[in-house]
Parts: sequence; C-alpha cells; structure tokens
Amino acid sequence: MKLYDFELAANAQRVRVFLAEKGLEVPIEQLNVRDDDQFAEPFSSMNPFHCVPFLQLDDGTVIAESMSICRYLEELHPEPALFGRTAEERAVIDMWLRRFELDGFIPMLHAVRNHVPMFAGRVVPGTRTDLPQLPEMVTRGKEMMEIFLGRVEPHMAQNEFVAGPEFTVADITGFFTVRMTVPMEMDLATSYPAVAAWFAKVSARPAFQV
Ligand SMILES: N[C@@H](CCC(=O)N[C@@H](CS)C(=O)NCC(=O)O)C(=O)O
Repeated sequence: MKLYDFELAANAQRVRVFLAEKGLEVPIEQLNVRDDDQFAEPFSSMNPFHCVPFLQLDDGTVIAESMSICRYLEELHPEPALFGRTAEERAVIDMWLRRFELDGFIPMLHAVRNHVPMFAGRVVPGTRTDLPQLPEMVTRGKEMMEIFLGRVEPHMAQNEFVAGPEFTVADITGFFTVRMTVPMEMDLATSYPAVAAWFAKVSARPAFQV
C-alpha cells in the first residue's frame, strides 16, 4: 500500500497522527496540492476528488477520506484501539467524530477557505474555480463554531478526552477542528477554558508533532 500525502494538509495530518499513535509506518508519497500535483495523472484518476490524503492498496483499490483510511488501518491493526472496542465505545466515538466533523470542522473549513488569501480560487477543496471568497461564509462559519464550542465546553470540563477517559480518533479530528481557531484568531482560552486545556494536552502528545 502507499499513502499519498501533503505535509501541510490538515486532513493528511489527521492520518499521519493516527499512524503515529498506532506506531505504524506505511510508504508515503508527497503530492504538493498547492502546486496542483493532484490534478496531474495518474493522481487525478486515482482520486477524482483531487484531494489528499488517499491510500492505494496493493490491488489498486483507492481509499480516500481521512477517516475511512484510519478505519481501514484500524481493522488491519486493532491495537491500540482508537475507534473503540465495544459496541457502546464505537458508537460514542463515532458520535463525537460526526459532531466534530459536521458541526465544527466543516463550518471552520469554509471559514478558513473563504478568509485566507492563499485559498482564493480554491474555496472548495479539490477544485479550481472563479467562485469568490465570501465574507459571509467566514462570519457564519465562526458563528457555527462558537455554537459548537459552547456545547463542547461543559463536556470537556467533565471528560479527560473527547469520547471519555481514553484517547481516541475523536481527539485527532477534534484537535484539527479546534486548531482552525488559530488562523481565524478566535479566543479559545477565555471563553472555552476546558477545550483550551484539552487542546494543549493533546497538542503535547508526541504523535501530534507533525
Ligand atoms: N473529507 C476529505 C477532505 C480532504 C481535503 O479537503 N484535503 C485537502 C487538504 S486538507 C486537499 O487535498 N485539498 C486540495 C485542493 O484544495 O486542491 C478527507 O477527510 O480526507
């Protein structure tokens, strides 16, 4: 198998942190998505969504989507279990993964893409369009993130990690969701001290030094 990666891409980093937490190594090839490598062949055909990361298996199957790649690797290498062991653990972890992705990551992704000058002309990941950057999407994305963080704060005040007492893949997605508050200059420490404390704790893990 081979993982197609870009060192600076948050979604690719999600997979690399997962690999490091698992103690796994896989062959990696860098695609520079800022230089449009993903639109050249054979990569364009391998992942027509034109994003990293994607994993090509030895039989040619391509798995894109960072969390799908992680689930596949977890099936091959169950320990340490990062997606849970019991039906209950798996469901709770999946719930938090979906909450972070849908209610935090996606709104913030659109806020960042519509704000940071580097993303002009590329507001939708894996596309090059003349769609303009919309300030309204920045405002709304940050507003949605504030609502989400307001819901997460009391939970994090009572829990060591996102899905409970143990570190899981939900902390990986959680970290990359909350990290987007940095370029958007959102004040985490004052309004969400429990989230900020959890974020600092997770940031210090060796696997997160990507
Ligand atoms: N939902 C996908 C998102 C992948 C994605 O958005 N990747 C970005 C980097 S973080 C990318 O490759 N963008 C290329 C581009 O915008 O052209 C996943 O979780 O893997």
